[in-house]
Amino acid sequence: MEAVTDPAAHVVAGSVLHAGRLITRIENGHAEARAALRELAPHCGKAQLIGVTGPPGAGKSTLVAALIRELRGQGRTVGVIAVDPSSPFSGGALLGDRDRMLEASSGDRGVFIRSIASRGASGGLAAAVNDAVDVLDAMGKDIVIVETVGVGQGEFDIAKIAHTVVLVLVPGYGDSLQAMKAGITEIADVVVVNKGDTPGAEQTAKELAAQGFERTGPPGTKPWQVPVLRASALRDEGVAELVAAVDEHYEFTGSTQWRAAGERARRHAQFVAFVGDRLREELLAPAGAALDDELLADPYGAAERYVQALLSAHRRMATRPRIGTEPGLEKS
Ligand SMILES: Nc1nc2c(ncn2[C@@H]2O[C@H](COP(=O)(O)OP(=O)(O)OP(=O)(O)O)[C@@H](O)[C@H]2O)c(=O)[nH]1
Ligand SMILES: [Mg+2]
Repeated sequence: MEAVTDPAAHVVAGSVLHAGRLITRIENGHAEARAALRELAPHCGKAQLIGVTGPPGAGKSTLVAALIRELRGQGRTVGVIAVDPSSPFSGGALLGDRDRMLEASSGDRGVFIRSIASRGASGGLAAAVNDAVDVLDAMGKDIVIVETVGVGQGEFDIAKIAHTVVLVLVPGYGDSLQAMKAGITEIADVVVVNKGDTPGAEQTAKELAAQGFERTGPPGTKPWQVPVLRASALRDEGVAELVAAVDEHYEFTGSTQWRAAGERARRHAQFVAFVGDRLREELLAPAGAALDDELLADPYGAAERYVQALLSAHRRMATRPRIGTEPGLEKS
């Protein structure tokens, strides 16, 4: 048997070590991650992607740990990415979370958990998470869970990454419920009122369910009625029902063009991030070399003149490049 030499092949073979290294490179924005990601592309697109989001302290990590246990019990392998957009400089982001999840999976080869922060990825955090999801997908994980903080209005849009977004809330929102509604209708495919073992959980779930939240997909698709569930991550209650609701949503969107439209949007975001990275490398290096008095005196004016010069060169090209016909974009 031939020895596996390139990192991408190791990832596809399920190597935790190589997957971890590749995600670190993605975080740091290393150009070498790009070659590996291109090699992984044919192995992607099989995993079911679940976003778990909600306000700080709602119990997201505890719930993810419970989800891992439930999914493993069903024989499904799981990858987890814990995103920490608020502290981009902490290398060991969310170590506490990671420990909590690891408890749920201690030593289990069917589980891979990583936290991610965007240090150097020029496409930003969303691009880094999209690529990290691909790594876990290519590793062969049946389910990839992405945990993020937020209720819809952050800079990071989990709905553009996950097939199904689970919004985790806690009892007793009361007056702030009104403010949450916009967020719920924008991002949630499934709402779960966690800490169901504490007072007010049933009441909050009832109030939310009475809203009859609905999500609309692409034109011509039926709307999705957002289910409101109750769970106690701490006591492992309501977790199997949550998995069932997520699976139902996945099936629902897959039976129409809805899921495919979402996947196209995700691939398009990756395309834009890659193009941005490459153009930055190719076009900004020569511009930076021209550091002269003019640039020192007026960096904004110099930038605008440089962009205008690039655009006029671009307009002189007879035809616009098309994907697949350019040598650099051919599938190798
Ligand atoms: N009573 C009760 N407490 C819970 C439940 N789930 C989580 N908690 C507690 O809530 C606290 C926060 O839990 P985490 O899982 O860290 O919450 P999180 O949403 O991941 O928090 P951040 O990642 O910091 O936003 C911890 O003390 C948990 O033990 C639950 O079902 N019931
Ligand atoms: Mg957490």
